[in-house]
Amino acid sequence: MISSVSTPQIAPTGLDGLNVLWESLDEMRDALVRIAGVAGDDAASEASRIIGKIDSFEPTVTMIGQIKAGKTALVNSMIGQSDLLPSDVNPWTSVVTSLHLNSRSRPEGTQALFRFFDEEEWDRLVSTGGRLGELAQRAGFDSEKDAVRDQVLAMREKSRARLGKRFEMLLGTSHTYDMVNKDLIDRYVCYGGMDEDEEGAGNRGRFADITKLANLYLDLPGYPTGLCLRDTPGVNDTFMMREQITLNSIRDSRLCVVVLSAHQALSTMDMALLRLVATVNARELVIFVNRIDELDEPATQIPEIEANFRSTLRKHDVAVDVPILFGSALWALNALSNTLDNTPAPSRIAMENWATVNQAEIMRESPQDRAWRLSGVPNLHAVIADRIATGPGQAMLREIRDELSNLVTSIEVSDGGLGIDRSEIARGDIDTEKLAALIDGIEQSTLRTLTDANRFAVDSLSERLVRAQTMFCDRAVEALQSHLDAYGTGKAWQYNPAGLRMMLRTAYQTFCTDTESTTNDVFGDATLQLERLYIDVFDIEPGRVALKPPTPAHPPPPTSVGKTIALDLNVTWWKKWWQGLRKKEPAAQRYSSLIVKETDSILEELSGDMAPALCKENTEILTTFIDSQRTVLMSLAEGPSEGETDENRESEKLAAIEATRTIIDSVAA
Ligand SMILES: Nc1nc2c(ncn2[C@@H]2O[C@H](COP(=O)(O)OP(=O)(O)OP(=O)(O)O)[C@@H](O)[C@H]2O)c(=O)[nH]1
Ligand SMILES: [Mg+2]
Repeated sequence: MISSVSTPQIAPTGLDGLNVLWESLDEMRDALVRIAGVAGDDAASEASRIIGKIDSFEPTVTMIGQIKAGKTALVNSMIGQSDLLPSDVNPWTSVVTSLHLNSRSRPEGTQALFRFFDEEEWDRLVSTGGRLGELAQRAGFDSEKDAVRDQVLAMREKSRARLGKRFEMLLGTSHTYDMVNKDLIDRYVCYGGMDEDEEGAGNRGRFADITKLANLYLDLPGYPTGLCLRDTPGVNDTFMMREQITLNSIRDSRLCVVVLSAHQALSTMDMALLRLVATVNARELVIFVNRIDELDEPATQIPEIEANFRSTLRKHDVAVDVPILFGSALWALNALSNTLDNTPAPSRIAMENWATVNQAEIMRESPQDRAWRLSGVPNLHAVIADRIATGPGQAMLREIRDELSNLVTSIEVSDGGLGIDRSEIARGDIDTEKLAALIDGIEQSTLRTLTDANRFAVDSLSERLVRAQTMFCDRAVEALQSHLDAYGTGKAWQYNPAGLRMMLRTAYQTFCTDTESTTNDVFGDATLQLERLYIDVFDIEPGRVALKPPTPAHPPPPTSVGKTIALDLNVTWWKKWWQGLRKKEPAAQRYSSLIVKETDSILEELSGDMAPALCKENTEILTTFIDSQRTVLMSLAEGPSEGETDENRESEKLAAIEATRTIIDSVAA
């Protein structure tokens, strides 16, 4: 019997905060549906646009961490499944896997979707040997480059042999299923299970090499609607084949849970992980220290571990106030499958010991409830719910509330609810062409202001980034020169790129803050100008029409700043570089051009990709806003529609509007 998704045996009470958020969104959604049913076509289409926005709102929580910290085990326990995703010593997770819980925008008939690399991506991965091969190549670590490439090629041959003729055909495609179970997932998301010919191996890991992303849609009773949990491969994967994919998945998530193992002293916490963590806003970060069941005395060791972790974070000036939670996915999984009796003795002793500092209510709890609570999973759920509800959740509520309020206002205006006599309008008092020209004028002038401001902001970002790069290069070369003066080329030397990363990050953050503020100004100005039209053209008393400006787009974190560059490679790699130096061009020049080559792609991603994308999103928001106001104003100017008005429908509409106003007020409160 293939185990499939089961009904969670323990309620995820910590996530309740998200249900509250969804209740408010649902209330507004219901109001929109009601309005769409009674108002005219224009209002209905605006309502369905807003409904679409609610339905696709799905905050994502991404788990990152070193290999074997227990990310996958933790994800399983968070969704109340004892072993849905493959979590084991072997195999290891190789694919970013998104679990969409009770999704409202699940593609029809789809429960699982696996996307393969396309040919170009695959060729690039293989021909350069992943990111590590790329670094080696660029830095001139020739022998390493070849070694990495050979290993990657061997991997490719293995995949090809495993998939036979289908290999080429699969690249660039995806597989979709209308069901999901463990067996299916095993085939796509993990490598390094048993060898093909080994007994019982089945199809495990069959497609893992070429799978890029997995999306699973799970219907879990008791869980919030619209939450995505994302499992990722360990950050220190051998060839960094998937670094970019992990970076991208953090970029579009709203909360990162960094999973560490309690045994991992944070001083050895992978630098790659710290670099990544540093790029994410502290409000969007949580650390979960897993595997406390393996500590001898959690009660005394946990405070020490926490102090130790915090001091490392402070030293690197990263995520200083981040919440640090402790727990054990193992306990959670045992509680879920009610197999506490099988818990090995050391783990049981650790649980007893940890319970001594978590005494409250212990006497009244069942062993299962107690293990669940001590596992830390309910705490993690609660922190996630809180961070999402107060962060992206609140922002979404506000945004939807304002759009709903504008929609209601527009209906009231066109119904004459604000004292406009529409029959007068119909007599031709309003020059519709002139009105259209006025609206176009507002659109053009505000868009121009926004575009100019955006261009200026992107240019300034570009300049700042280049300045940071140059400054860093100068400093590095200067340091290199003094090293050479003192020791010659005989001794290896390395320069820490942390300072460069900080400057790049700051430049990007400044860009985001500036852009948000100018965008808000332009949005506010467009709103005022549109309000003025109601007053000037329709003679509505000032203050009667109160439009809400739209909300600027949320800037994603600059994760590319955290990607590994040659300067991060360790001393062993650099020794070779130094050996190669004697024969080649002057050290300083070579070093400086290496830095530029290595960091150009980060600069390009920030100012050539992310920044313009954010600006474009804001421009689209402005256009959508003006478009919907144009529809209202024009239909108002064209006068009442032909045909008789249905009184029943009119009173239904009034009731819907009144009810909606009450909902808007309650959300505002
Ligand atoms: N004792 C103990 N073992 C755990 C815990 N969490 C996970 N493990 C075990 O650790 C091993 C690795 O767990 P995974 O969940 O696969 O770890 P991961 O971080 O997803 O690993 P990768 O995907 O390979 O990076 C498995 O054998 C798990 O059973 C825990 O809290 N306590
Ligand atoms: Mg895993």
